[in-house]
Amino acid sequence: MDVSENQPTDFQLIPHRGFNLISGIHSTETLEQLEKCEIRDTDIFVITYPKSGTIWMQQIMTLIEAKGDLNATENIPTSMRIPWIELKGSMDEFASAPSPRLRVSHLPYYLVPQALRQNKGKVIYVARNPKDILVSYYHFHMYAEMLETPKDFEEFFERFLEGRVFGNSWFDHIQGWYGHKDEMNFLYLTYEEMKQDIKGAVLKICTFIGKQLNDEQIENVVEHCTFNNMKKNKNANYEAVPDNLLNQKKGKFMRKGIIGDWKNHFTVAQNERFDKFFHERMKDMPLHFMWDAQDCATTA
Ligand code: PPS
Repeated sequence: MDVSENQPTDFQLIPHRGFNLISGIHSTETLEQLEKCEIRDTDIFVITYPKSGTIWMQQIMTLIEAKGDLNATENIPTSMRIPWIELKGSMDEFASAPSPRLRVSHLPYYLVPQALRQNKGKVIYVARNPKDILVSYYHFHMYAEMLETPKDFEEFFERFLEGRVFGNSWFDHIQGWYGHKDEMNFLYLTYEEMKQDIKGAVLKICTFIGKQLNDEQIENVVEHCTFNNMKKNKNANYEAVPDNLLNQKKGKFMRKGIIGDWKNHFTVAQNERFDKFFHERMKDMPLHFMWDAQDCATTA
């Protein structure tokens, strides 16, 4: 989620070309500039639907760039190391920023720089099983003051399925990006495969972006991006973000970091409804998700 040190006073979801922006945080002018901006071959965009493991990938990318040196992630806030492109004013420095430009976004494929779809730059898309996203996003809404606090889990469950959240429909997001992947230099990774084999994921990323790290550097990247280590990291927890955006008394950004937490939240009826909705919306997508850490072969 793109949170800044700006301190707007009211927050609303404002539709812009079929996508909800958060007033005071995003701006339509920025998005218009973004769409037409020039892309360099060295640019790398981390793309996620909210709560899919964005901060995790930001940490990994920073560490890879720094060849595993933890100092690179300690003193500079995550959003300065890998800035959000949809954030108001983000284009002010984009053209003059040094290469490689690492950026992050929750935007749908049709709002990002058009040049990405002409094989310029690189896209790393991180997907997560949407039941766990729903749960993670529910908890995030309970402490993120710029998002409408859910009445209860049931109400948020419906809001998520209908896409009445920042990020809109998870189904549209993944279908849009995955459906256009062949027009881009595109790496698709899942949160669950990163949980299962983080070293394998780091090696895939290095190959994709053309980085050569030695064994020790790779081990350091892996070590510094574990959930337990990131949980202790103030940047990963957005601790410097003011309370009117993230109220640290109400929650923690690095919450559980597991596969299958939805089982602690969904009722049987909700699970059946979700599965039906998922099958209807995803029937034409060749994607499988891991829903439970204990059963890697399980797919909805
Ligand atoms: S946001 O607000 O969209 O930027 O959130 P995002 O960073 O995409 O997702 C936050 C969830 O990712 C979990 N996370 C991790 N899980 C495992 N390992 C590591 N290293 C890790 N880093 C972040 C984080 O705990 C949130 O998930 P939940 O399920 O809420 O714990």
